[in-house]
Parts: sequence; structure tokens; C-alpha cells
Amino acid sequence: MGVEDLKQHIRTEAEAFRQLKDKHIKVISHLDSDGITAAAIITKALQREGLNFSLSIAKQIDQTLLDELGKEEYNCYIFTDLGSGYLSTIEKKLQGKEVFIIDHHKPEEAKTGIHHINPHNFKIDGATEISGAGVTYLFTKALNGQNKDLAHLAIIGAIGDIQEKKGFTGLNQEILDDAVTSGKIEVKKGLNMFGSQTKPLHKILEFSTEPYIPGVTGNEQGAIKFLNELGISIKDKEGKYKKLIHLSEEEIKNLVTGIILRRIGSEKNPEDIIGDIYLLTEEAEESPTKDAREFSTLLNSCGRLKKPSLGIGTCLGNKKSRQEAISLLNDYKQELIRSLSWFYTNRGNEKITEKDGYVIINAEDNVKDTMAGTLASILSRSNLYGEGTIILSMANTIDGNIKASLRLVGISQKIDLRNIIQDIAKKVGIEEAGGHRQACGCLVPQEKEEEFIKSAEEALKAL
Ligand SMILES: [Mn+2]
Repeated sequence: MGVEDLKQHIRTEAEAFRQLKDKHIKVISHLDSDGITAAAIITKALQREGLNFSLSIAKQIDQTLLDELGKEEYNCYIFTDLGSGYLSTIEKKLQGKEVFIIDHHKPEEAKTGIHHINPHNFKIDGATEISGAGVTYLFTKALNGQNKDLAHLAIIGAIGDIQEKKGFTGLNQEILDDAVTSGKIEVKKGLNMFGSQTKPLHKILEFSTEPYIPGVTGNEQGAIKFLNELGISIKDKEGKYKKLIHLSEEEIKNLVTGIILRRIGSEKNPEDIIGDIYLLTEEAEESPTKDAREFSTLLNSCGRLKKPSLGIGTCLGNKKSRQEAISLLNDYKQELIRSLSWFYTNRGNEKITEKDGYVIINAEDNVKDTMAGTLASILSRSNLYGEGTIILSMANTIDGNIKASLRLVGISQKIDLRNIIQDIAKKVGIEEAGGHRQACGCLVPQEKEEEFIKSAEEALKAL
């Protein structure tokens, strides 16, 4: 039980795959950044083997998807970054086909004839030590050593699944080493702030919630004043806004000291702001694809905006895909800014209920339904509300429903949001509600709006 056994198992499965004759392959991967990088890795690897295949990206596995897949005429199905939770259903629906599931989600406990690769089966934690893209990478590396040059994609995927926490652990660290030795990633120490390649410096500080900088976070004027005090001008000689990457070493030092001083007393480790930065050596400076964290965000937004193929193209170095993906991301940011500014201008009116312990945001048509969950997530990380506060956000969909999302401020072992959303939903006759412990939701028919809010208030008040 352990890394070596997992690797042995992967070699066996790669060999089994190689032995299959006359393969007609269908690949199904997950819609998020981890799934998109997994799809890019398997795509490149299959191309290298000279194999034809078709690819679908799915948000989740469900009956409809499996029914459709079952009708298709492929004889070999490869699931990446999804599938482990549905082993028995997949086997039933895809009877007589060769199925490979390459995933890191907690697997269903079932005996099947599926080729199943999952770190959990070897007592390796798939939530922290390796991502779906990581497992896919190991599989393709076992297939052909040349695929070692795809390790950086697995790192972007792992970052997308929030497996980077002050560095990587376990297999992720091994994969990072591969990415560094193949010259694709450079690891540097730097200020742990999102957007250093692409955003003006004062904006990065203004939007910095991790670290939270008192008097600066959430306050543009405060951010500008803070930089002035440190003797760092926000514009360069040509009058253009400076980015974090434009600062001299001296200026970085001053900035770090300034932030640490501001944070003294407000948090446990004021010096926590320095960390590892992962730069993609082949990407251009100042591009949203230079820093692996920004790259991962770009892929996530491609998925969320239902253009995963742009993300896959970007991973594989396709210039046109990259340009389109970047302009898509810019549109997405605009939409996000619109949603946030609606929220801030409407705090205090009847559409936003802020109580001790919970917040209900009923954005109706003012926020796109695809943004409702994101809005709640951002607010949950914003220091606006205390630890343990539950945020319910609601927005109308175009087909007469309301998309309701539940998020939690901070981390709690006691609170499982899935139970809460299911309670709220059941009371108004909605059966389907789900997600994760800390992020979940359901669809509510618009005629049940009032009833649903009442049920939510009752449930949230009682906590
Ligand atoms: Mn994943």
C-alpha cells in the first residue's frame, strides 16, 4: 500500500491499454481546471501513440450522460478526473466495453471489471497529494516516457483543485520535480499574491484577501496611499500602471516589510506572505498563462463559461485558443465586477439579508445564475463576514428557475452544508440538492421563491 504499489498498478494498466487491439476511444473528462488539464494530457499522449479518439467534457457523471455514452460505438472509454464514485453504474451502462477510470475522487466501494486507477485504493490521499491531472500524467508517463514533458499541466491541475498549500506534498511534489527537470516550470520565492503578472500593483493589494492587509484590502485609495508611504510609485516613467513583476528587489523588500508591519496583531503569522511562485518558462511575461495560479484560473473560467476546448487548446500551446480564452476571461471578469458592484450597492436593502450567522442574497436577474455561486464564494473569502457565517446566494435562470448556492465562511468540521441545503429544499418539495460539504446548491422553481427563502431563514436561524 503506497506510492510504489500505485505506480506498479499504473504500469500494469498502461500495459493493458497498450495491448488492446483496434481501439475506438472515447475520452470523458471533468469540466474544471483539473479536468481540463487531465484532458490535455491524455489528448497529447494519445496523439503521440497515433491513436484517434473523441473527447467530451462533463460537469458530472449522471444517468443521461451514461445512457448517451452507452449508445455510442466506441469500444474503449477513458474517464479522467471523474468516474470513481460511479464504478458500478458505469460498468452496468458500458457493458462489454473496455473502461479506464483515472481519477482521484473518493471511489465507490464496488468490485468491478473496470480498469480503475485511484490513489485512495493505495492509501494515498487524493484530496491533497495528487489531482486527477496528476494521476492521468502518471498513466501517460507509464505509456511513454516522452510524456514527462506534460508534468507542468498536472501541476496547473493540482493548483486548480487547491492542492498547493505552501508547497506541494506527496506525488504532487514528484510531479513538480518532473516539470522542473523537463524545464517547463521554474519555482521562485515571491509575494504570494494573485495576479502579479497581469494586474496593476495597487489593484492586487486592493483585492488581496489572502493576505488580508488592514486599511488596504478592499480600499483602492488605501492601497495607493500605502504604496506612496513605502516610496513605491504606482506608475512607471511612461505613466503606465506598474505590476508586481515590475518592482525592483529593493521595492519588493519594502513592500513585504510594509505588509508584515500592517498585519502585525491582525493574524497569527504576519510573515506568511512569502511563498513559492510557479512560472511557466515557455509562456510570455505578463500573460495570464505565465503564473500557474493564473493559468489555472483561466482554465476554470473556460470551463465555467462552457468553452473547455479553448482551455485544452491553451494547455497544448494553440495560439488561437489562448487568445480566445484570454478574451473570454476578460469578459468573465467584467461580469464578476458587475455582480460584485450590484452586491455592494444593494447591501442594506431587502434583497440582501445580513444576520448574525447567515446572509441571504436574492439577486433575481441582477446577477447571472452562472455567477451566483462564484459571488458567494468570493464573499465567503472576503473578511466581510465572521467565521462560520453561511452565505446563501440566489439568481434567476433563463428557464424559470432560481439557482441557489450555499457557501461557508472559513472551515468547519461540524458544519456540512449539504445537509443544510437538503433540509431547506425538502421543506419546499425539492428533492435534488447536492455538492460538497463547503459548496453546494439546488434549483428552485421561481414560483417557490418566497417559500424557499422562508424555509432557508428558518433553517439558518436555528443553527
Ligand atoms: Mn480533480
